[in-house]
Amino acid sequence: MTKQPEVNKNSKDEQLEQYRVDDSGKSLTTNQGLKMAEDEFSLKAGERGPTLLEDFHFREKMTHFDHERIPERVVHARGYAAHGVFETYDSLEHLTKAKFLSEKGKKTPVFVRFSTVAGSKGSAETVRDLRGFATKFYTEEGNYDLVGNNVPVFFIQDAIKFPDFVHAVKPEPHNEMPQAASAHDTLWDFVINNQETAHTMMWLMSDRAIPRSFRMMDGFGVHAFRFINAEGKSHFVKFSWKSTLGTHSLVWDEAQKISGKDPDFNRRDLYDSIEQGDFPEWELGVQIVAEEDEYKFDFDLLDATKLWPQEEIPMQMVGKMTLNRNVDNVFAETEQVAFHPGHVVPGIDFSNDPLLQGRLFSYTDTQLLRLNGPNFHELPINRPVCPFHNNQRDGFGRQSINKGRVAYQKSSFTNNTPAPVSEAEGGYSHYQEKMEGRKVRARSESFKDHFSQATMFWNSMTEPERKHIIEAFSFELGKCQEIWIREGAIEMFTNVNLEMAQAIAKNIGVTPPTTGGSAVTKVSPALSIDNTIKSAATRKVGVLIDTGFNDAEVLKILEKLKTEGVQYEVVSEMQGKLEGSSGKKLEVDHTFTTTDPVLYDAIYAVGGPDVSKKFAKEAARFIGEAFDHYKPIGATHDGQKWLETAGIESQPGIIGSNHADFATAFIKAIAAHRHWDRQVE
Ligand code: HDE
Repeated sequence: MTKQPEVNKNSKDEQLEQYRVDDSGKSLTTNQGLKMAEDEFSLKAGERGPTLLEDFHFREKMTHFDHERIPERVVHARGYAAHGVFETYDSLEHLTKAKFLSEKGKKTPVFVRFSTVAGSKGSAETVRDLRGFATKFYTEEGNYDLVGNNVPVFFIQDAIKFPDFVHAVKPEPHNEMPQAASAHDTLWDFVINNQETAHTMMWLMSDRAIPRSFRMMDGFGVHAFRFINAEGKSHFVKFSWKSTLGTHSLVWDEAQKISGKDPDFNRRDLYDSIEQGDFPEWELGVQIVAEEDEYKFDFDLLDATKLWPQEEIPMQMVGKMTLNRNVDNVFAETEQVAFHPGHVVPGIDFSNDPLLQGRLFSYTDTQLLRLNGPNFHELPINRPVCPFHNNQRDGFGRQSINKGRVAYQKSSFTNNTPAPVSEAEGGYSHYQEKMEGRKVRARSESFKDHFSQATMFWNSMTEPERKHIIEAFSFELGKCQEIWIREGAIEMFTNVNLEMAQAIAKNIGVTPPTTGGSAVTKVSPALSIDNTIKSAATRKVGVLIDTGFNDAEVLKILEKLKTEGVQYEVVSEMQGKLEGSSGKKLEVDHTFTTTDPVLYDAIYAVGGPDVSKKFAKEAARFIGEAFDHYKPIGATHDGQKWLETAGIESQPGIIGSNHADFATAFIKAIAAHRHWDRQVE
């Protein structure tokens, strides 16, 4: 693998440099700096005698090991991160005074952590779940965290229900099953008893919940936030990340198999792409609503179970983020990073979304447990790149050595410093929203329509997407043991769409409903991932090939794939080098034992003049699975006959050697990603 090119150095990278340690080539010491003469044998009373308590070296090493784990995140435990940069397209000064958005071309270092939500730290990655998409911008005015998901809406409307929701979706407490899966009774019991979940459940049952890659999914800030400009004027804003590679998904059967074949599938993809210099990119989109338009829509802007249809509230692209550097140490950076939606900069403020309001409490609270005290902001990955000064002191693991005798305000010793500064000098000041009302525990009437947008989502799907949603419901509800849960779900989702509910009911042993349904006809084409960007760039092809292959032609085809940015791996029966018909060599990346068809976006079958029975059997398996998963398959030379044996040579997305310009046709088929019009059943 080639090493990534030298990337732009930035202020965060420079700051981290002072903490990086390279121990290679050094003498071994204890943590006190004492060089040790021996590290393999503990100190004993005689060669065969008991270990002595005075063995400080053994004790230090073992104690450190014993304390190596910290609590995993209560949600989003399984995550992976990378460094990068955000560049602003144009000044947004008219909307926000946030400096990182107020200057054309301004670059801000970022750190982004992607995650699944429900699974434990060691769980598989291609599970059906939302994905976290958390970005820390290290701005000159302090850290700004955009802590989002890859779905624009959330399951519940009020933060007080979050512990209930998470308890319902996590493994059931009496037997700790199932891991990282929503396909079980307690989640669906929660769903039918909390019908505000309807819209997000539609997204969870859709292809969005099984992304092909972290690099190929969107991100959403979910809540309405506020932009505040220098005049103090406020606008509501929603944030979205749009991948420049488009939004792409796995198919469910493939996702489940990948969970076993490569539980690290998504992180490997991100890591490898960055190492290879295929830096993933997202554009940041904002949707803006003027304060005076707050009540203009058929949904409440403060309700996190609702999205803002792009067709009604247009999205403006305001900058681009590029991830260009992997971490040096996963624990120090990815595990210890502490995100918080309350980390804001002047020009960004909160709305009264009751889900957001609760999050503003929860994130610091959870870091106190996870990172063992209030000094987690001093960890290298969490430090802002601008200086920070206040009278906070002490606590576990304190790093700063605060000089002087004063740690309080007000003090004549220090002339009352560190002192607050005015807004004009960059001081954060909360937006002075006018508030009135009674203290109540209640839900606003305007939050009570749980189904219209769920139906809009369904209406916006293509046929294949609808089929996948029905299959996902059938899988998930089919795993529920209690018939009343399955019945309750059918009753609930009849409110979304009658035909959909009928189709699911048939699959799960519930009497299909005959009445009900939705009158909503609204459609938002932006919601279908069929309308996304499609390109062959960075797709991964498995090349099935054996000794004696026609090197003159095949190597040219492989070269063409590379030129188009398509990645490929050479797969054969045995590791080593394969020799072509005119002596050219090709290194085998994987054998049939170490890889699998589900790990590729496309298959290119070449074979060789004299393949073994095992090779032919494996090739048939690769082609068969890729076919069932609607993937492009190309075949030339000896590979052509495998297509014919399988009887699939004239199906969509199958490119045989009869194509005049095979490479171009194959690349086009790869760019189309999935060929849904194929006859698979
Ligand atoms: Fe989170 N969430 N969340 N969440 N969330 C956490 O914070 C919480 C919600 C999201 O990579 C926790 O540091 C509450 C919505 C991401 O480190 C915790 C509520 C969205 C991450 C927490 C929500 C998110 C978290 C667990 C409902 C999308 C991972 C560990 C009121 C907009 C960040 C931690 C990372 C993590 C609480 C709902 C996104 C417990 C109370 C909505 C991406 O504080």
